[in-house]
Amino acid sequence: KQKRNHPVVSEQVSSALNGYTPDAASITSSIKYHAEFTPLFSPEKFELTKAFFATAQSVRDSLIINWNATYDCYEKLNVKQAYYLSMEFLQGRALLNAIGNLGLTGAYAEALSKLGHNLENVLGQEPDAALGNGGLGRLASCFLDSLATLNYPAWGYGLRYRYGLFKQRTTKDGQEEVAEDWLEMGNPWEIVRNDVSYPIKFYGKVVSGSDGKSHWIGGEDIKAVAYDVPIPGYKTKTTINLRLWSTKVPSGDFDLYAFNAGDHTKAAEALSNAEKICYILYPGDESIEGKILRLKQQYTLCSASLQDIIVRFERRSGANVNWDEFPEKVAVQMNDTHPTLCIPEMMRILVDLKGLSWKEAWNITQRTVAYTNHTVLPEALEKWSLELMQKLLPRHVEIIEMIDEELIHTIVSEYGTADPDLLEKKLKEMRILDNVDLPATFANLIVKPKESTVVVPSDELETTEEEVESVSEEPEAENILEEEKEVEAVPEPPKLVRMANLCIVGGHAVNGVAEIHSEIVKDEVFNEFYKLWPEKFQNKTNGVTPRRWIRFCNPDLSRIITYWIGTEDWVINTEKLAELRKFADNEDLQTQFRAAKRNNKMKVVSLIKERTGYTVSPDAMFDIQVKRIHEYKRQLMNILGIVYRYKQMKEMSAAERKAKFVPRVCIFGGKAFATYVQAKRIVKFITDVGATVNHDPEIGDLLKVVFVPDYNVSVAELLIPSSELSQHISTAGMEASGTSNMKFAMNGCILIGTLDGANVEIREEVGEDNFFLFGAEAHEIAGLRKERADGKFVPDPRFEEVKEYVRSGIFGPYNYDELMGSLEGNGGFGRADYFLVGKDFPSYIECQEKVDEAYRDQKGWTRMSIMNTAGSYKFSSDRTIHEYARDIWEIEPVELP
Ligand code: NBG
Repeated sequence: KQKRNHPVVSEQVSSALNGYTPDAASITSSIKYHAEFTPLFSPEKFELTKAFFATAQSVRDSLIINWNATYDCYEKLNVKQAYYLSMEFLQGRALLNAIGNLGLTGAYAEALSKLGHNLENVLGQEPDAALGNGGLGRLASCFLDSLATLNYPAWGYGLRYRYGLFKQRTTKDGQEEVAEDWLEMGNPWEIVRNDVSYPIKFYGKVVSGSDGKSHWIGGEDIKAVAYDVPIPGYKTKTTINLRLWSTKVPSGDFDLYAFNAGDHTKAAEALSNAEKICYILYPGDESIEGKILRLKQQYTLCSASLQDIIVRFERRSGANVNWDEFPEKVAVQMNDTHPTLCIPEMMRILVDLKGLSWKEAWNITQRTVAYTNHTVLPEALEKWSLELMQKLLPRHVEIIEMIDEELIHTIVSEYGTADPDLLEKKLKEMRILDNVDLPATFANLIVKPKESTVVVPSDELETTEEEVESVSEEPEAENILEEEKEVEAVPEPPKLVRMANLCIVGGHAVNGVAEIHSEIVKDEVFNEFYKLWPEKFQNKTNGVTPRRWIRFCNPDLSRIITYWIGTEDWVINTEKLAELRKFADNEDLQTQFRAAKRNNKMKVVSLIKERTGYTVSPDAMFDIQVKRIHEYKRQLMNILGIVYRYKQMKEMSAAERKAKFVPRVCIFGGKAFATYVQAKRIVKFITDVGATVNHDPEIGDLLKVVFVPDYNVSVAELLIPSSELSQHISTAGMEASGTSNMKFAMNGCILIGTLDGANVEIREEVGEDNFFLFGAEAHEIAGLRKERADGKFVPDPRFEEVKEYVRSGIFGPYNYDELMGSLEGNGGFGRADYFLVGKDFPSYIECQEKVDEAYRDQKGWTRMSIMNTAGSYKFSSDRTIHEYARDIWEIEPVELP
């Protein structure tokens, strides 16, 4: 038998503790140690999966050392910390990022090769941490990276979903969803903190005690247990924490009697009730049960995180807790409205449990919390049924009613009672409770006959319920309004809690995520609030981390940048990227840029082959649109443009085709929310077009259409560096920011897009000549929709022609009437082309012709490409985080000793 050597793990750990960087030898011994003692796999073989887990464990050792040092430092200095609360963190893989940040990539590669493995293969073993859905979740993860890198004292709080959103497969019927079992093999990065758990309550009732206070009693109890994930900064010791809550049944709640009596199901009921809260992200909410589950998730996140924050504040305060200092130690950022319950929860804890007066507690709460808005789609702004909330969170509803009443006071004293119409309008727009009578004290203020209620506030919002269902930005948006549909007779409008209104009232800052979006927030969506409290409103243009999105995902480009700039500093000081501008025409740089691109394209050629079976040519232009599938993002316009191109090709001779068109591989990726029927039709359509075009021998490499299934962070890390053209073509005014646009630009990809979200600022930075612009502008949209509604819009013949072609059955037997009909005014399915695909189609395809022309001139194209990388520096999340830190959180960086 072979004798096993037991390596000493502490070699790596002790050198790290002593401030030395571990070398390949100590890393090798650490990996061997973990391979031996981490009880995951058979000790006999050191196969790839095991290599990944052992490597991750060894990296984790280094992270934990830094993480403890970071925590100790904040504890001792008692510095102000920011807490980022988010339902989503789209972390992706962690290994490459961690060793890259620690500066140990080379050492790990060497260590693994000594052990008979290749780093790249080991990296490929890691499943993506699937705790998000789209841009909102990925933004949260980029923010954590920047916070750690810039040494800001901050933490993330989220939920630890057992399964993420879902895994997407594409079949001949389109998208299929299966549970995403990302934790199947365990998660080497998390540290379960059985010592950190908090009780969470649902249901029950509120009673007033003899002490004059409100007591929330009875109901259902669960506990939230912390799972900590260390987040390392780049080239710094600072390692912050992402604390994810998992829900469990409180100890002692297992029904032993029932179990022994043979009723195993009953005995396990409490267990399953608790655990199901963290099964998946955005559980379907068409049923009442689904709505309850989502609200339970939101409350769990808020309650557990706040209890944790408050415990920390009290501990750090020592013997004399001064609550007034709380906002000087704590900043809470609510990522969209999902964590809104922070506001009433904080009030509950401070008033009911800590004995503060309402006034004191309100002042503290307002100074502590702030809200980021991520969408202007009215139907995506969360509104919860008051009745449901009352059942689940009775004390919180009392608190919300109090806040609503105070708001009414403020509105009445601001606008007076002289003009009842004005007052009514203000109240209708601003109150937190919608369709709820005024409290008794105000009942006689507006003496007017009661009119039937308008549920949706401004002109853009004039959507029918059907539209509300399918245009929702967020899965949960479909929720409460559904209820109205079921009732036949003229229904009482449902009483609702408007979460965004509560956020604006309860927080000290409200921000949008790109300049144009923040203007729309002020001028349209929350205009009444803006008029009342202009000082609360801000813009914080999104950003993405240049570590993951250039340095690690595109090593070839990174080397080139470092060479030409002369330093690797740009990874932190992204403004240095601008220096590339002066070399934009340099032939050597151009050659290197193209070579790097080609290398990245080769990787995608393999990915496409592996995932779809299609063979694509690396010599064709890679044209990519990857994002959640949504009508407002207009993947439909892209694919119709492709169909138009295909149709033209088919009508030409081979020679004409070649002369007119540049060969393209058109790549799509993204998930459609499981109940969003129209989005799923779009997926089906894209795959059908691919199946026809890709097998057409006449067309060959001139056009390929590929839908890459299960788009996620890791796929993005391959696709984005390979991309030459990328599409950001939303209906103007509807995309809050977009963040993949920033990643594409950083990687030297040229954008085709509308003046929407961050596109506007990207175009400003990279230069008009280096951006393909088309389409109607945000301020024209309302007018254009009206024109359509009035039947005055005359569609372009090319648009009519392309729809006709689709309907002719060329892409198979599927009935496309509903999809095409949605682009028409009165097809029975018609929503009168709410997203204005027909309006923008002509300018879109004409712009695409310009793209072909530009691509033929490879020098010119490469110049544009360099100008995009050079001009993208503003879009580093480091810049965004500095702005949040300065303007909203008021936190300072802390260098660890
Ligand atoms: C999304 C927007 C994007 C934006 C991200 C991050 C939601 C609710 N909103 O445009 O659609 O880039 O948020 O801010 O997911």
